[in-house]
Amino acid sequence: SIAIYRYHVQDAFYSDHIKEVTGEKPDFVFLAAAKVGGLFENQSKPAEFINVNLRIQTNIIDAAYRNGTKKLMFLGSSCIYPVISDRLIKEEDLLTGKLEESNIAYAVAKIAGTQMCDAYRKQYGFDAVTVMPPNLIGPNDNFDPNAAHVAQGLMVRMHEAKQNNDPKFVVWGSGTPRREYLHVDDFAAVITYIMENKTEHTIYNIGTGEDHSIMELAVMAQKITGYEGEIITDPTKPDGTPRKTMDCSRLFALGWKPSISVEKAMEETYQSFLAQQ
Ligand code: GFB
Repeated sequence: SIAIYRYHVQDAFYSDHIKEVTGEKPDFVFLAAAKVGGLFENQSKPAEFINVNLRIQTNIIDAAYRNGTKKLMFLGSSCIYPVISDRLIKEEDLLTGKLEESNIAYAVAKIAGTQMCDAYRKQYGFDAVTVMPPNLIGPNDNFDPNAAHVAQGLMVRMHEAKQNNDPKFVVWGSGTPRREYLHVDDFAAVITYIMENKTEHTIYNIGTGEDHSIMELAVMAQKITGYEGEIITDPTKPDGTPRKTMDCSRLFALGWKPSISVEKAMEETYQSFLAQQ
């Protein structure tokens, strides 16, 4: 059986055994449960990010091993690599440099998860792999402007600016940082592929290897929302890491390539937001 664990946080807190909580003994576990959020949410709730994520992953990785799961996939994130903005980030760059301050609590928790997977493989031979997604985008995301990631945050706020006929729209920060995006459907397809196939590495960057500036995303959002005012920036707000685009050669060597463009992903995200209004 294949189980995608999007545990409610409380279940993950106290679930000593997967079987007790779900009555299942899954062969394959996609550990997607986590407390996640954009830069501003990370800055305002570091204690929750480190506490909740450490508890979820520690419980689930150990319980999956003890319940005979054949293979577990742990989701890391491109934002847990050291700050490297002058080249594409490789998997071997993990733990080799200074972390981005704006989400260090989350990054340390997620790095612990990657290391727990490696340790269980070394000591127990447990087939636990880590994937490192970039910023994901697609329908049914978190559209709370204070907690959302940038693509979703820009769209919600620009939609409101259009509704209110605001003459100006403020992009937080300088607008210059660059972000790599992957559509959630592309992501779901490739993690299933990795889960189903014998893979030689224990960590894979799962991205596109391409990026866009925050300002380019804002211009895409303007086209999609039909907002007609002026776009300005607010450099008093934090930029976060300048760039965190990944080298996905390992992934591409498996013969997989993303198929959904950022523009299409942004359009779908906006339609999903409108459907929730
Ligand atoms: O997606 P985001 O919040 O987080 O992007 P990260 C932050 C960048 O977008 C900063 C600018 O440069 C912000 O100043 N920005 C502009 C905005 N307007 C907005 C807006 O309306 N909302 C938001 N949120 N940002 C995240 C990590 O980093 O990457 C997470 O914090 C996670 O833990 C995720 O790993 C993948 O991309 O900087």
